[in-house]
Amino acid sequence: MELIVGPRTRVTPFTDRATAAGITKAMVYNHTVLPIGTDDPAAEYRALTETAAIWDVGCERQVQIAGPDAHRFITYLCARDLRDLQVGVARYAPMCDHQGRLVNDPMALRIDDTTFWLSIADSDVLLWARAVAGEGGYNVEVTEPDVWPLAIQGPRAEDVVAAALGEWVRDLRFFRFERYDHSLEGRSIPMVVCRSGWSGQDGFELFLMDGDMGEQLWDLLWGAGQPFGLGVGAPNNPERIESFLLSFGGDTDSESDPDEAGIGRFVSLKSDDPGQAGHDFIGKEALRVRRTSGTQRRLVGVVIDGGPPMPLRSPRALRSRDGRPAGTLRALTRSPRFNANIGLALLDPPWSEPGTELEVTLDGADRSATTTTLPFNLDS
Ligand code: THG
Repeated sequence: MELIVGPRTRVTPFTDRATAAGITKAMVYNHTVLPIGTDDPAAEYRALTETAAIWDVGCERQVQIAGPDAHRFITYLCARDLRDLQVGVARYAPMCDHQGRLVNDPMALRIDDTTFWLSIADSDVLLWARAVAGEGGYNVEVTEPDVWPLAIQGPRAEDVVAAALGEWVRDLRFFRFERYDHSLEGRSIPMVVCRSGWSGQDGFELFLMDGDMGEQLWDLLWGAGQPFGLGVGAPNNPERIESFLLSFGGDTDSESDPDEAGIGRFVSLKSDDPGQAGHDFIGKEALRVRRTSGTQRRLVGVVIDGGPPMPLRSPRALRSRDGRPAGTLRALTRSPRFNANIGLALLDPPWSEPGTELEVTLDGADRSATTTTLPFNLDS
């Protein structure tokens, strides 16, 4: 069966270049094509961890919030306190519903005084934001701008982006960005250049602000990157599991909250009583109650015996040694760094305690699985 891409499933300005560079596998993410790999995963991992990799992440759509109430509005939408967010700064900012369940885990960027982007994971934040804005009477416009992220990740990413865009990029700190227009053959490539990306490596994301210039931007980076060993890649499952960056909707389900998803440290639950100076946001009360009830599931690491497993197509049940249901395995990979099978599992208490011995059936055979804290720390 072939998956057909039509008007409801967008391609990105980089899709054709990524395909020409060797991408053979893709998924749909935010109603957009997301390349996920070539036929040589070992080379992709090497490029990301030893030189540099270029990824088409145009599927990380922006939801733009603009207008007089924009800052007040995103402060209410996001569980992380964004009241002091300055122009040129990005922040990882989980969003919850009124029951404290995760809605998305975007990066929030302040583009100017009254314009913000939510660079979103895979859920329909445009609908959510428009509904909350309308119901709350906020004076904001919520739109999808013509913006398409392209990621350069890896230890040589700085050299690649400096060679393509200029030495100034070396001064950008983590989660800081600059608006930049690159002149090329009498035309201009408008973008936001941010030091960020979904890997544990150094890297940049170039938020292209004109979808017609995608191939020019790709070619510029590709040419500049060859002396540094730039290779084509995609969001890298082994490396992101090793480094533990959350995959919203993959590692989590529709009931997950930030604490169980392992991103509770990005939620500001300070009281909004006078003197405490916390911010009010959707789901705050519910998250407080969940934090004190103390019986929730946890996303934890698991290390699984045996040889490299087949990719996980859907979540798998984990059992205690005496056969009781313990939770589900939601992500699985062979880790080159740890030379082991590692995964992420949503487990009920008490199975989520580190060092718990569990069982899982993979590729028709039972294997043992041992829980561990995140991020993985298996270097011995
Ligand atoms: N880039 C852009 N948009 C995105 C992603 C991205 N949207 C969806 C998805 N990825 C959002 N998820 C994450 C998860 C983690 C991080 C970034 C995006 C991340 N976290 C660091 C950490 O956990 O240590 C730092 C967070 C912080 O200090 O604020 O980088 O990748 N454009």
